[in-house]
Amino acid sequence: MNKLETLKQWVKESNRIVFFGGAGVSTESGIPDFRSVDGLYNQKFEYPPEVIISHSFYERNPEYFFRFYREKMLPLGYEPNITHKCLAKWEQEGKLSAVVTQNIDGLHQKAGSKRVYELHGSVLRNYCTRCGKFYPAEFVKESEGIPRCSCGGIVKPDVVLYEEGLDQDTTTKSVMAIRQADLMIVAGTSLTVYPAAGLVNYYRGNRLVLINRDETPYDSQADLVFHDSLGEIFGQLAEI
Ligand code: CNA
Repeated sequence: MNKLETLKQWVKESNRIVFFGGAGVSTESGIPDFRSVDGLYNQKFEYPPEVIISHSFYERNPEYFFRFYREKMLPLGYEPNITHKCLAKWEQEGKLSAVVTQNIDGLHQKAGSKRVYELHGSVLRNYCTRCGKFYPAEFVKESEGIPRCSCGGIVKPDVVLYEEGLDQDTTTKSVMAIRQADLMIVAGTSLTVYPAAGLVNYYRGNRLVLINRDETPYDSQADLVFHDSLGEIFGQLAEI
């Protein structure tokens, strides 16, 4: 049996699939990732992106942070692709127990997925750092300079910056789902951002599938590896 047939078979036999994904899941919706050749890290800025989107930079230079954030990190108006849609369908059919994502774009929910653990938060949620009032992403997008609440506080996106910890509840739920998974599909992630990447190690089964255009440090741990585009693979899986 070829690799794709094996994967199809595993999907058919599973009812606790966990999908663990990253920026590569949304590139085919038009949102650039960080590390591909045409990704965010290969564009020119005065500072490297990991510096700008760190907590200390945000504290020191919020105006610059928000300029970068608005221009490069606030993906509004994009639509889910075949991968997001297929995962939502599997959840509905009772085959998939959770999507664990490093993405902040909300596209899994837009495709209909319900159990989505957003390790790095979401651009769709924004809160005043003083009074806690909620603001939609459009408010931040349309604001100028530093977005301010009516009370004067800064409106901060609910996105985990470098140097900030992950939400404990989200991490715990992700670990529980991964531990109980009968099939784990890791896809569209360079698996270089920690602690998120380390979650792969909680999987206990023998059906770990890795789908990523580029090689990752976890390739040798996987039971099946595809260095293909997600659209190609999920285009085939969606027909199951
Ligand atoms: P990354 O480090 O940019 O890696 C993405 C990986 O996806 C690369 O190894 C690519 O080879 C691979 N890839 C890209 N497109 C495809 C495709 N169509 N098919 C298969 N593989 C593909 O991104 P990670 O998610 O690993 O890094 C974690 C960061 C990136 C998280 O903190 C995210 O919040 C952040 N990010 C999120 C978004 C988003 O929400 N859409 C966009 C850009 C960055």
